[in-house]
Amino acid sequence: MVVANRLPVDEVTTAGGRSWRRSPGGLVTALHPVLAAQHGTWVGWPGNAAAPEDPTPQPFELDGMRLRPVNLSTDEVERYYEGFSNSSLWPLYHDAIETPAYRRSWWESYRRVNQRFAEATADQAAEGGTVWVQDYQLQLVPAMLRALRPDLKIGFFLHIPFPPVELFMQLPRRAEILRGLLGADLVGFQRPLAAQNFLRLTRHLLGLRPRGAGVEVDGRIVHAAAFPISIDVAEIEGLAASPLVRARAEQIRAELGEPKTVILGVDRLDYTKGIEQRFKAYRELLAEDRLSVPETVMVQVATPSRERVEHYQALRVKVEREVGRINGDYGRVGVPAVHYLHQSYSRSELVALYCAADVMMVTPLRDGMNLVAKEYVAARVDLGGALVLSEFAGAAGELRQAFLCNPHDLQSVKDSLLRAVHVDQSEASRRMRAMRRHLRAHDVRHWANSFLSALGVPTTALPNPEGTV
Ligand code: GDG
Repeated sequence: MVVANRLPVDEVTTAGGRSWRRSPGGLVTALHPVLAAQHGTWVGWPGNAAAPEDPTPQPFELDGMRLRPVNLSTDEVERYYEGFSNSSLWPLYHDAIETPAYRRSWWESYRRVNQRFAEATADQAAEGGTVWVQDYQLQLVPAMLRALRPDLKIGFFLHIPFPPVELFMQLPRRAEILRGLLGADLVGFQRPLAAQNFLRLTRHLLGLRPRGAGVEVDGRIVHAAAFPISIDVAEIEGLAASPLVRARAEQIRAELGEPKTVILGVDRLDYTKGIEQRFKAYRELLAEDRLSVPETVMVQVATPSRERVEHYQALRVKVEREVGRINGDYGRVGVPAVHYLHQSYSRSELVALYCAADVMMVTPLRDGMNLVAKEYVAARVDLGGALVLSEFAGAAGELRQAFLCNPHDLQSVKDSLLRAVHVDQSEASRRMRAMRRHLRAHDVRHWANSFLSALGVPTTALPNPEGTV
């Protein structure tokens, strides 16, 4: 079973009634293939606020998975999701780039919702089954679930960074969160440093004794390790090689006016993603005449995200002001310097954009992994293109041949961007080939299989990673 804040679907109302559609996002992209292959159950919130009179939702089947919805009320969406998860935990775990806010009512709601998820899971899980809990919204679930169902094998994976001890210590209810995580048998992180932060914290905050790569809790050993998440490489490669997507990529370049260099950014509109820093670097290079329009154009897809959270509303204003400034100073009629798209696209349109881009900019100030960087590399079956990648994205630990930069240092972003723009063809393909080789051996099935094997699930129960690339 997988337990995650969101079900991997959105409920849509059409003229013909209500139906379900697969939704975008890192977690969904990563876990759908794994669960569909195993016909497992996914427990999660369907994404819309429920009215108090709504009946307890029943499980249903979709795309080879069983889905068990957990309802949230309007109040819980505000306090558990937008509040504690996205205004307290999210900024704190991302180096407090924005100041985390805390309210006691948010915490209470977080605790209550975590309990509901634990109960729904306990209710569905088979005797001695395996449950894999996902991400920062559900950190209390492992301990709550263990209390209800000690027979289960419980794994937890954190998709975002785990902060250093000094930062975590700021969190009200820090010991409860830590004890919640320690209900798992295995706690997985994106990077080894995050696992070390976690183990250090168990010693510092709870005085627990280290046991190898784990810690002893109530006579049990809880293991902690890094499992860098990946993507469905075969899916992206398939799209990138398809005639429709190739034609669309050419069409995009034509629509952009056949520029010499297309620079691309694709992110949820989130303050961790370094979108402003990227624009500033581009603007300065235009001002210094080291790049020029229309030889160069930038396309920025900024997928709408968490639009009711204050930090996100403020970010949108700042980003759009910057886009207006660049276009005002460097655009011409019919030839903008930046194409800014605050919209959500289909997977095939995204892959067409990846294929059309000479330079991909992934410049987060802090990011657990960043799947967009990996998707760009997977899409470049032609070995074309160059990736500018922040050292603060988890992906930088693997994609070493990218043009790495420090997004907190504008000069570093500018230098890496220029190097990527001017790299010669043979060096670019050499870099791309090396990164592609790594990804093919480390796709999302490899990620899931390594986590589940470390949790003790027999490998015969897992999908075959060889079959994917
Ligand atoms: C969290 C962590 C970690 C984006 N726009 C559209 C769209 N996307 C897809 C991308 C990619 C995914 O969403 C975004 O994943 P990221 O990894 O870049 O970022 P987060 O959403 O912040 O994810 C992150 C991840 O979890 C997994 O562990 O890597 O560090 O923050 O797959 O392609 N997909 C579609 N239309 C869009 O407009 N279809």
